[in-house]
Formats: sequence, C-alpha cells, structure tokens
Amino acid sequence: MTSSKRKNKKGERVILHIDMDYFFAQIEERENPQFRGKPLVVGADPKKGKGRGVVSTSNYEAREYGIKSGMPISRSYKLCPDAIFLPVNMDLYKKVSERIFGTVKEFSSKIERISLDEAYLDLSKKVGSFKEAENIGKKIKEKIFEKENLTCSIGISKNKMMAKIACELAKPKGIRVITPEKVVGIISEMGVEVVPGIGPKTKDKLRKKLKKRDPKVRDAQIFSKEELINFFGKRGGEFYEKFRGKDSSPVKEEREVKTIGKEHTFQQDTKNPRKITSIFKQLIGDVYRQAKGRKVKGVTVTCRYEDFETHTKQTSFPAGEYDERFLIKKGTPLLLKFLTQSNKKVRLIGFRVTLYG
Ligand code: DCP
Ligand code: CA
Ligand code: CA
Repeated sequence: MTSSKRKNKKGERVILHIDMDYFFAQIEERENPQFRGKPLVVGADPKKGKGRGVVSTSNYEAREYGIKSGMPISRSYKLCPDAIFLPVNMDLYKKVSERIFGTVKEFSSKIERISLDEAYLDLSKKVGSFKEAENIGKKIKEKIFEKENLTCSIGISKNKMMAKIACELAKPKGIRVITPEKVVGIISEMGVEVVPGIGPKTKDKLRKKLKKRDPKVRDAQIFSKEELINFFGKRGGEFYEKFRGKDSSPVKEEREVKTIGKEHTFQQDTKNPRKITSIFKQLIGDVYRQAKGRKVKGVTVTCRYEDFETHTKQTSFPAGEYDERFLIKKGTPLLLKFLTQSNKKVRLIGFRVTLYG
C-alpha cells in the first residue's frame, strides 16, 4: 500500500457535500439559453408587482439586485422589474434531480440526499486521502456538467457540518477541501450562524452574553460545555462540539423504498359506500398479512372513477410495525375523501403500504 493509500490515520472520516448552483434558475437557463446573462427569477407570477407568493430562487445576475429566495415576489419585481420571471416547473426539476443524483450515486452508494439539489457522500472507505476525495469531487462535477450541462459546488472535510461550510465557500462552480488540521482555524473566524441550529434567536442570546454585535465562533469558544448546556439545554452541548468544528452525525443512507399493495375492480361501477368500504377493508387485510413483520411508514389509497380518472392520496407516519386496525384508521379517511369529493361512481380502489427498510 502506498503512503497516499494509507487509511485516514486518526480514523477520521472523509465527507463530501454537493449542492447545485442556483438550481431551479440554472435549469431554466439551460432550457432557455436566450435568458443566459440576464436576471432571472423563478417563483410566483409577479403580476406587474401586484402578485402574491414568493421567489423560489434566482440566478446570480438577479441576486445582484438584492433578490433572494423566499422574498415576496412583489418585492423582487420592485428590485428588478426587467428581470425574466418564470413559474416553478417542479416536475422538470424533480426529473433533473433524479438523474443528477443517479450519476452521483455511481461514485458512492453511501449517499444521503438532503433536498432536490443537495447530498452528502461518505467517502471514508473509498479514499485514503483528502487529495483522492478532491479528485472524486472533480470527476463528479465533470460528469454532471457533461451529462446535464449544469454546474454544482462541492465541499469536502472531516464531517457533514464542515463539508457543507466548505461547499458554501466554494460557491458557485467551485470545489473546496478543508483538511482536518485547517478545520478549527477556518470555523473560528466565521460568524456563529454558520453552526447548524444557530438561528436568529440563538444568535441574539449569544450576542447579549458576549456583548458583541456580530459574534464569531472564536468568541463563543470561551464558554464551557456546562455553560452552554445551562444557556441552551441539550443543544448547548452540541454547540460546544460544533464551535470546535466537530460533528459526529452520520451520513444516513437511504434504503430502497418498497411497497406492497392490492387493487379491486368492481364488477359494476358503484357509489355504495358500504360496499366500497367493505371491499376496502378486505384489501387492507390482505395487504396487512403480506406486510406482516415489516415496518410500515405510509399508506396510499387509489381510486379510479367510472370515467377512468384515477387519483391517489397518501399519508405517512413514523415507521413501525402496526396492526390492521391502525392501517384501517389511516386509510379510511383517504377513501372517504374520494367518495365525498366527487359524484362519480367508483370503478376501482387500491390500498398500498410503503415499507421501511
Ligand atoms: N428553493 C425554494 N425556496 C427557498 C429556497 C430554495 O423554492 N426559499 C428551491 C429553489 C432552489 C433550490 O430550492 O433552486 C435549491 O435551494 P438552494 O438554497 O440550494 O439555492 P440555489 O440552488 O437556488 O442557489 P445556490 O447557488 O445559492 O445554492
Ligand atoms: Ca443550491
Ligand atoms: Ca441546496
């Protein structure tokens, strides 16, 4: 084994964080190249400044006018009336996201997706050095650009928190490695709000305690663990670690989602609620017996009306081994909505559970 292959000496992890650049807006630019270079806002319809709803995101040109995600769309219109405003095309963004992370998965199956445009990878077992991790990061960026013509940013460090911070520093289009020996030096100089869990309220408390307008992580390091627990409860203990660049939270791999379901087509279309619910309970019973011993985390009910219009409704709950009565309790209200929301007769009903693990 060459020296570069030697496994992380101190048993340190190698975590990679990937986040797509101005995601929804970048996809729109790709689909409409004539918009490139112009301020572009994706979100609600501004209706000449009178529209309601918010900005989903915007490209970097629009951000120069002060436009930000989550801001009222009317305000973004005031800031830049000449921007191009586009509606949210979520189906498209979801498809693009699926393809992107399908590609990312080829580099490591130890992946935790955080949102449509963001994921963590645990490369600890794959690489022997941060240099090697950086090369994987570069390959991921190239592959995504080649396949999707989209740019992303990548951060690499010894835990999830520091990898995300590295990614923020790399944005846009960049890649940044924070090696373990650099971690404390870098986080110490940042504002306390870089620590996950420190929002405006917590920051305000720290401001008062430290008598500083813009406290840095370095300032917050003067508190002992006990003091922080006194101020903030259990979270305080976590802040103590995070102020030192430590974060032991694991990359949680997704398991394959599996479902078990059954459908029933009525011999004659019907509106009779007694008949429908009685069949429905039989379906649940059948599905329950098939799923027995497995953890269930959601149920889906399907209804096809006489004109073949088909709808599904679903509900989810904490994964667990539930009894048949529980499934009936969760499924029946969904079925009843189908029966009350339309006057049409029902042709088919279905019941499906989503399994965990
Ligand atoms: N999004 C949204 N509403 C928000 C924040 C985000 O609809 N308040 C959507 C649109 C974004 C996507 O989620 O494109 C990803 O969010 P990010 O926070 O990662 O922001 P961007 O990818 O748009 O920009 P950046 O380049 O800063 O990551
Ligand atoms: Ca992003
Ligand atoms: Ca993101």
